[in-house]
Amino acid sequence: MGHINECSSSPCAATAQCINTNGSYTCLCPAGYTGSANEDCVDINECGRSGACGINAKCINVPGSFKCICPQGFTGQGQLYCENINECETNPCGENAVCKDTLGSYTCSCKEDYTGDPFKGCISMNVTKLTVQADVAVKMQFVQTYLELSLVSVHLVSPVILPINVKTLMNAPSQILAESEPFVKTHPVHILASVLKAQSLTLIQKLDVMK
Ligand SMILES: [Ca+2]
Ligand SMILES: [Ca+2]
Repeated sequence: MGHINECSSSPCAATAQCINTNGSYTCLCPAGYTGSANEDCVDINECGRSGACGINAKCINVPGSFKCICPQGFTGQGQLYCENINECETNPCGENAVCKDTLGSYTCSCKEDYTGDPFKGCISMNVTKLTVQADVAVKMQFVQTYLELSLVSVHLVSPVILPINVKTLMNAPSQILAESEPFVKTHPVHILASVLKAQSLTLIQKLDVMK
């Protein structure tokens, strides 16, 4: 009596495994799949089960399986747990900034009485003078015996030092003594400014203004 391999006629679902037995056959869905092996095997969404992954882990369903990964800011074996990384241990903030560890991330903030970008560095708000490079459009107007200079627009070239409020610059009182026709021109200037407090800024002197 001859052995017939019933599996050779592919009686199972395409996704199923056929096991030839003596005089018969069995269809089996592979691990990670469910359903009727005679019709179709479908992937099990393991992520739908609670506790599929460890705490803080992200579950990713894949065909026939699933993955547990620790998101950015966490470390560990996702299957078991993901632990918050204390980024502050590596001093990621700029100078004069305070690091605060958070779940999955961290924050940097300027120390009290300091201002700036806490990730790049903060400077004291008690600084009295600083030089800022800016492209400034100026309008010069002859008023009686002197030439009044007013700012038309300010584009800071090096704005990283301080969060300087351009509007404050625009409103700053500005006068210059010179003789010229009224004109508007853009020119890079160095503005010597004094910082009174935080973002309040007074223009006290301009150098290199259009000749
Ligand atoms: Ca799956
Ligand atoms: Ca953290």
